[in-house]
Order: sequence, then C-alpha cells, then structure tokens
Amino acid sequence: MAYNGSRLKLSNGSDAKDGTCKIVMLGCPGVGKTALTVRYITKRFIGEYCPTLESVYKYQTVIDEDDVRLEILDTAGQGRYPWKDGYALWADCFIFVYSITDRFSFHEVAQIKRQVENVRKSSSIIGLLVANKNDLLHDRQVSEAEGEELADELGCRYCEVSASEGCMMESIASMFQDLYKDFRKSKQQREGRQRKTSSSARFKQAIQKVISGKTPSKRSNSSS
Ligand SMILES: Nc1nc2c(ncn2[C@@H]2O[C@H](COP(=O)(O)OP(=O)(O)OP(=O)(O)O)[C@@H](O)[C@H]2O)c(=O)[nH]1
Ligand SMILES: [Mg+2]
Repeated sequence: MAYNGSRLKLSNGSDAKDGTCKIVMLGCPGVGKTALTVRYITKRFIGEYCPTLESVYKYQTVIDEDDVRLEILDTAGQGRYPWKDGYALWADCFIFVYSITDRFSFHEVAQIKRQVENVRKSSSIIGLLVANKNDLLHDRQVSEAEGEELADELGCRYCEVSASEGCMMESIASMFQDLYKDFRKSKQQREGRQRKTSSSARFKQAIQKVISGKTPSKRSNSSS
C-alpha cells in the first residue's frame, strides 16, 4: 500500500526496528522507479507515465524464512529540487535506477550515489545499481558492460531488467530480496561488533574494580 506526499520521519536508517528494512528508489524522471516498485509488490506493470511526488510502499513479505517489513520510498525524479538529504538519512538501502535508453540517467546515478555518501559521511552504503528497460534494445544507449563497470566503481551490485516484461518478475523480486539480505548481513555484523565492544567494556570495568579494591576478590578474603 502506498501513500503520497508522506512526511518522512527522519531518523538514521540504522535504528530501524527489527524486521524492518527501508529502501529508497533514486534516479532520473521516467527511468522506471515506480514501475519496478509496483511490479515487485503487485506483479503488475504500469504502462502510463504518472510522475511521482513521493510515495512510501509498505510491504510485508518473507525472505529466507524471515518475516520482513519493507518500506520502499519511491522518490520523485522530476521537479526542481528532487533530491533531499532526508532520503539518504532515512534509508537502510539504496536502489539507483537508470534507463538503458537514456545515457543522461546513467551519468546521473553516479552523481546521486555521491550525494548519498556526502550526506551519510560514509562510502559504505548498501546499494544496487539497476539498468531498467532492457526490453527496448533497439533504443539502447548504455551497454551492459558499461553498467557493470559503473557498479564496480560504485561498489554496488548490478542488474539489468525490464519492469514491462512479465518474465522478469523473478529477477525484479530477487533484486529486492538480495538487497534485504545484504542489509541483514551488515546489521548482524554491526550488532556482533557492538556486543563485542560492550562485553569487553564490562570486562575492563570489572578488572578496574578489582584493582581499585572496590570488589575484593574471594582469594584475598580467604587468605586474610
Ligand atoms: N518499455 C518499458 N517501459 C517502461 C519500463 N519501466 C517503466 N516504463 C515506462 O516508463 C515510463 C516512466 O516510468 P515510471 O515508473 O513512472 O518512471 P519513474 O522513474 O517513476 O518517473 P518519476 O516518478 O517521474 O521519477 C512509464 O510510461 C512506464 O510505463 C520498462 O522496463 N520498459
Ligand atoms: Mg515515479
């Protein structure tokens, strides 16, 4: 289900509730951000072009036996100020979309990824580069090799799909699922590091108490 013109609650994506993964769709106008999102959630293709203002799709699903709540933010490609810093801070994962029939949109995604990094002050983001409209091969302006090269440069996964082709439904579902798996992996690593840090802090505190004599050890009690 989507709602338009929503006001995003701007929190750092990393504090997402358990089981919730926030994904933002970014890219130029008309590249197919909405078509891909709707294809994944409803399995339908929207043929007509209706420029998006801003919509959040909330979608409950099961990925790898995990009950997952995806919040997919479909952004506006059009408008004078389509980019908002809030998108970069809100999201856990990023889908950068361009159209293989539009070279300008290909150059723009690299720019957009840099903006995300600047806002988050980090180059390690969970991202996917999507080349859409690969049913329109006669109008192709960007080759698959160029897409793969850019994905390497950006440190993202890459896939080429078509939102309009029913046979691509599985590939489109996989790209969202794989992104969620990357998110889960990075969350687990982060939590593992936090556990390690807090248990070593507790250990240090205990040692300091013993040294400062606040908690006399059993051995020293029995020997006195
Ligand atoms: N042939 C073809 N057309 C597509 C594909 N994906 C989207 N379209 C069409 O391209 C137009 C734009 O698609 P949208 O999904 O609305 O594009 P958008 O990126 O959401 O655009 P904004 O909301 O303005 O940023 C629509 O007419 C879609 O039907 C595709 O894979 N193949
Ligand atoms: Mg749209």
